[in-house]
Formats: sequence, C-alpha cells, structure tokens
Amino acid sequence: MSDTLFTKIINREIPADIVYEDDLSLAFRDIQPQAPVHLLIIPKKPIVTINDMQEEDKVLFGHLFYVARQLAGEMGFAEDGYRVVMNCNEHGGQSVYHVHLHLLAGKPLGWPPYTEKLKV
Ligand code: DGP
Repeated sequence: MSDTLFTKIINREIPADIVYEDDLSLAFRDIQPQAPVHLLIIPKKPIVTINDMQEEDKVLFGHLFYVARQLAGEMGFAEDGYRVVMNCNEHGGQSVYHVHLHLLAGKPLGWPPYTEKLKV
C-alpha cells in the first residue's frame, strides 16, 4: 500500500509545522485551520480509520489523548477549554485515511456538528 500524506509528513518527505514528536506520535498544525489553534495528533503507526483499531492499539489511542492534554497545558489553553475530535469515514467527515486527533482551541467553538432538525 502506498504511503498516506501523513506518513510522508512523519518521514519528512513533505513539510509540516511540527509542534511535538515522540516515539509513538507526531503533532503538527492543520493546513486548513478550523479554529485559531488547530493541531493534528497522529500515531506513527499507519492505522486507516478508527474501525481498523485493534485491541493492541488501545494504549496508543490513549497516548494521543495524553499528548493533546499535554499540548493544551503547554500552549496555554487548557483552562479556557478545547475540543478533540477524530472523524471516521464519509459520514464522520474523514478525508485523510491515517487516523488523527484534531485538537481545536483558541475561541469558543460551535456545536452541534449536525444542523438538520432531528426527529425526537
Ligand atoms: P479529516 O477531514 O478529519 O480527515 O482531517 C484531515 C485534515 O488534514 C484536514 O483538516 C486538513 C488536514 N490536511 C490535509 N492535508 C494536509 C497537509 O498536507 N498538511 C497538513 N498540515 N494538514 C493537512
């Protein structure tokens, strides 16, 4: 299988504004920011979607959340608040098929993501 865009960022084959790296993960600024702060936190392991997560990946996914929490503290928006989101497949709005946690912050964020009226 050919490398995804994000594997190319991990391998420094394409540039990115990298803000954090460790053995398991990489965090960089989203190229199309949807908030004043918009980071992507990705595992170095190329997992395609959340649906492809294996039991052995549970700790790795927890690690991505831990990196988000650490960056929120270091970058100074932990107390104001932030959002972490992982999109899955078409209905979830996933466009890059290498799992990634969006970390959004810097202003009050809109909610909900679905605007058509729901029957209740
Ligand atoms: P998603 O739609 O959940 O799969 O999010 C993919 C995000 O990746 C989207 O917000 C835009 C971002 N993105 C796409 N290509 C690049 C790139 O080449 N560099 C960076 N930094 N971000 C990218």
